[in-house]
Amino acid sequence: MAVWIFIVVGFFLQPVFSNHPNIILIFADDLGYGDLGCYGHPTSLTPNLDWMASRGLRFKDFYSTAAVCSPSRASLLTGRYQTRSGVYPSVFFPSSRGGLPLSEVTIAEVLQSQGYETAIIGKWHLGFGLNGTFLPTRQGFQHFLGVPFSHDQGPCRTLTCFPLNTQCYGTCDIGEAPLPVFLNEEIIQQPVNFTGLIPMYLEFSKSFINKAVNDKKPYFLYYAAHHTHYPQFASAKYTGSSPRGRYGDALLEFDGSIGELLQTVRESGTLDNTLIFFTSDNGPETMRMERGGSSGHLKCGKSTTYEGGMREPAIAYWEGKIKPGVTSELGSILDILPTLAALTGAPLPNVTLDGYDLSEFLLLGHKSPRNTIHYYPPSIDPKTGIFALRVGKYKAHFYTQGAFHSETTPDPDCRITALLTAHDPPLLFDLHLDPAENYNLLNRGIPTDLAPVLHEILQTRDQFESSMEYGESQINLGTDTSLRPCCNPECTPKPSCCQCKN
Ligand code: CSN
Ligand code: MG
Repeated sequence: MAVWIFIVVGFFLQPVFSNHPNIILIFADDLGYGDLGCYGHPTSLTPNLDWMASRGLRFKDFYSTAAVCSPSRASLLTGRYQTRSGVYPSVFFPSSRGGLPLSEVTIAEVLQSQGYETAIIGKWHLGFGLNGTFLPTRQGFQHFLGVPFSHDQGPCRTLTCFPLNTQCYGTCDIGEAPLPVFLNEEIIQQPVNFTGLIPMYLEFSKSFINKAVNDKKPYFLYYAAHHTHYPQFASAKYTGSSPRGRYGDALLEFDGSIGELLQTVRESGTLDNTLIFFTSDNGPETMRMERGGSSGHLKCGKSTTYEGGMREPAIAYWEGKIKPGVTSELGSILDILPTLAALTGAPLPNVTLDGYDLSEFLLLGHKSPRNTIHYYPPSIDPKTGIFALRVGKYKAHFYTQGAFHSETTPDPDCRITALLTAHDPPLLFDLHLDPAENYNLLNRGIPTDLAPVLHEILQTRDQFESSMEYGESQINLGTDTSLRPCCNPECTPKPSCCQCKN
């Protein structure tokens, strides 16, 4: 009897969620809306992500803030538009002078203040700078294993991307230094060994998780996977295993690495105290044809402000806490920081934030507080501002532009030849009736029932633009080739001599 009272009282005293859950944030690279099995791809094999989707909440309307890498990573980690932090236009290069300003407060810093152990594995792409000024170790990450920028930002012609000496496909950036791999602030490989990279990432991730659990410390693991970025690569375990060829093999290894992370969490006995969130930085590089990703049903891909450039697959999984299902509620990478702050009781950074706290939506089934999505192009110009705006189910395009990254699709709007075009009145689409953005509702004037919709959209845009404060562009600070990471700083001729045996 006494025992039963104990159990019943104990049950009611349990908090709705643990105050310091472990957090694994998985950010895929150039992975499109249509690339996963659970998002309808006909030949992708993604058993672990599909499993996570079946046990978690799968988003149909989750967005990035940018259609390229660096700005979306800046938004994810700060909860702020890239305009504020100055991570625009385009992306960082190996010799960029700038980086994500150190004054920005990242998720890692927010969580470290709550006693979290923090690590980033994979791709950073928020700057390197003089003596590694902008490395993740300067932005709240206690551990870093990975690459400082994209893995095509160095020559790959002579590198092996798949076992049995299968050369990387394509040329990558031939004038740059060989791609370095960092452990914290030290180069441990240059050039990278692609076929051994993911096994190394996994070994590191597993020991990071196990050590934190053993030390009874909550942890934040940011797994910034870059497998699906061009050129694709994979280890022996996954090569030749997917019916989708080389892209499929890289995707399968990415999915397999998520499976291994899940297994590590499971074996450590902390599955019900671990939130795992997965999404992607931007749409697919369709210019790579069958070696690029797919935006599925959506229009165009990377570097465009059509849905295919910025709507992303996303899954929130927390065993026993987040009710499994599929949702059409809106979410953005901007919302991750405020949501994690709410879940861990961390104070919000004392700056303008653009994200919403989704914790009551995720845990209690409330509606998402988000009703708008702002679409910035890669080359942001304060004179034009956002290219498109979604309010509820309606999306208006004020400007459209095709892109090199979205080449080779049959739709001419996606291509580089589709020049920057202003639309006044905007193009207007109902994304519920027409998610592929085929039928402009204002094609023949403004129907009276849509006049109030248009009015609200224009008002929301004006309000947004007039309140936006642009940070100084960190990418326009330019480049200095002496800043390129080099494992052998005294060597000549640079940058090709930057090679070290490992
Ligand atoms: S990205 O891809 O870093 O994933 O966005 O690897 O826009 O000039 C984008 N770019 C190299 C890249 C260059 C990349 C660019
Ligand atoms: Mg990317």
